[in-house]
Amino acid sequence: MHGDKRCWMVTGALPALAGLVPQGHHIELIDENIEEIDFDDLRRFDIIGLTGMIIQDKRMKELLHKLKSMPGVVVVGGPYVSVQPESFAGLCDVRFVGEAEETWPAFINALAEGAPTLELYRQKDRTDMSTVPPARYDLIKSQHYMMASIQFSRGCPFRCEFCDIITVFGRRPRLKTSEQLIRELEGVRRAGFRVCFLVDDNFIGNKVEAKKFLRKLIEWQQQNDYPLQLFTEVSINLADDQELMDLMLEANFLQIFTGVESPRAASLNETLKTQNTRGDGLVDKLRRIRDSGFVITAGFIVGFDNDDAQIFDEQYAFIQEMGIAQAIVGILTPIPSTPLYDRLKAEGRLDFGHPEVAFLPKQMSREELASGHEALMLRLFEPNAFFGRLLHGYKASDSFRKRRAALAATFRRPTLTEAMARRVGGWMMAAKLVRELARHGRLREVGLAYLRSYVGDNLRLGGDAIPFPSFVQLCAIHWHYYNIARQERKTFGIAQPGEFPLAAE
Ligand code: B12
Ligand code: SF4
Repeated sequence: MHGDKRCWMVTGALPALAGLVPQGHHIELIDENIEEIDFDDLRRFDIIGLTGMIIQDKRMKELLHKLKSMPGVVVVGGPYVSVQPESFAGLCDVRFVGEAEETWPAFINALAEGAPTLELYRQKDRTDMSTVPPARYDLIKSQHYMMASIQFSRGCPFRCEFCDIITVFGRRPRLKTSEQLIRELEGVRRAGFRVCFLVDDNFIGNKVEAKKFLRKLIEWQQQNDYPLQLFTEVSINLADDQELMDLMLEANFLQIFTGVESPRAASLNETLKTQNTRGDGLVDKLRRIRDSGFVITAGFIVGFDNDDAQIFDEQYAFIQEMGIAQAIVGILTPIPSTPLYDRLKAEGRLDFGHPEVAFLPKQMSREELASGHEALMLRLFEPNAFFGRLLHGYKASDSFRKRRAALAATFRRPTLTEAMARRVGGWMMAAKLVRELARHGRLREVGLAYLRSYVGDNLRLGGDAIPFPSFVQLCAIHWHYYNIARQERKTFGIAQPGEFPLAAE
């Protein structure tokens, strides 16, 4: 569907770790999302590094098994090893726990000099982000990705019980300087990307510094004709700072991801996500963010102790009413190292015997939780539900549409050729989508729903209707989630923040 592009996003650790390798070494980055691993070829390397997150547990271990016979040293790092190093003992030569800005180059230098190396590296101090060298985007096979990813800050000031960010990266946000980041964005742009995800845990963890950076970023975007669309993760208190929202929009952040988690206040309080209940509450905060001009994508969780069997209907109604098209619902997961993991362990409720639910829920059986979650995902990504809530949210906010039109007028106007190319691109994407739907036998069910939403609902909005190329892009985004909901695809990401929905074409 995306031509030869096969993955939404560059895995941030790859260019970041390449940037840390001392001068004089040859580096190659291999990403299974876009290419097959040639195991024979790997024999020529002195060091083979592997990264992955908890969801890649099985694959990481399969790969380590295959890599055992390699002549090079096999090392593992990344989010999963960092919270469960013991489960990788004996599977590789070296493990890296947590950040590796100091330990990774130190290890490479030691190995190159024939000095002794350790079996487990754990950095003594947290990384000073203002000293981190730029990510090596010159090594990324950019033609295979939709989106680049770079990092501005690490750490988050909040205390959500299930979150391992604060156990691995801490609660005091540590930031790169604006100059560092602009340099990295230059690299991303040179590599040919038009969209970049700032993969911060919380981009606004330090609002004062975020604003300083945004002012520099706006200058850079203006001077360079807005070369990059940006996307990031923020906590919901973004809604309480209009200046911050305006700066983000002016810097071309048109879509954000936020952890809403639950409409149920008791569940939010239980999990210490009190920033979502504070002040005027979730509904008003989400509305303010939308009214300011952002497309909201959001994460939700089911399975809290305060969740009973009603939670699935409650989540559905809330997501529909708030018009959050890209709503990712997960089952509560006790990640090792988190307070949630420790609490459930102390209560004797950790149990890894179920494929999807790693604990004993309080008010449901594990089967009820898993099947309730599955049914909720199916319901949310039924095409009429998806487009119903999307258009509901879009229609409900005059302010969103006005702001988007105003922003579109500020940003560089496309040339006539670009506008034509966009239209043609829209038709080409539509043709690919039709082929893909037909290949999966979903043309009638899904394709017709797209057509009905476009002709029946969208075009009725007259001058405010979402333009055809953007609508096709939304159909492609829907198709991506539709497959996740049906578990036809095993990997997913947040879909690309497109130009949607600029009322002014
Ligand atoms: C971007 C991102 C994504 C993208 C991934 C895109 C991609 N292609 O990789 C998307 C949006 C798709 C995504 C999805 C998910 N994600 Co995610 N994601 C992130 C995020 C925000 C940033 C990752 C990143 O690029 N970091 C920047 C790099 C530089 O940092 P790093 O990877 O930690 O690398 C450093 C060290 O770890 C170390 N290191 C890393 N690897 C290696 C390897 C070697 C050899 C060495 C020496 C060192 C080393 O060195 C680096 C520099 O210090 C993190 C949060 C975070 N702050 O890391 C969550 C995070 C990785 N995601 C997480 C989760 C749970 C998920 C989902 C399962 C969510 C869900 N419930 O569905 C899905 C799974 C998707 C799937 N099926 O694959 C968890 C992982 C928990 C864990 N401990 O494993 C994290 C930590 C967030 C969280 N706490 O919830 N995610
Ligand atoms: S706001 Fe997000 S990053 Fe911060 S502690 Fe909560 S879940 Fe973790």
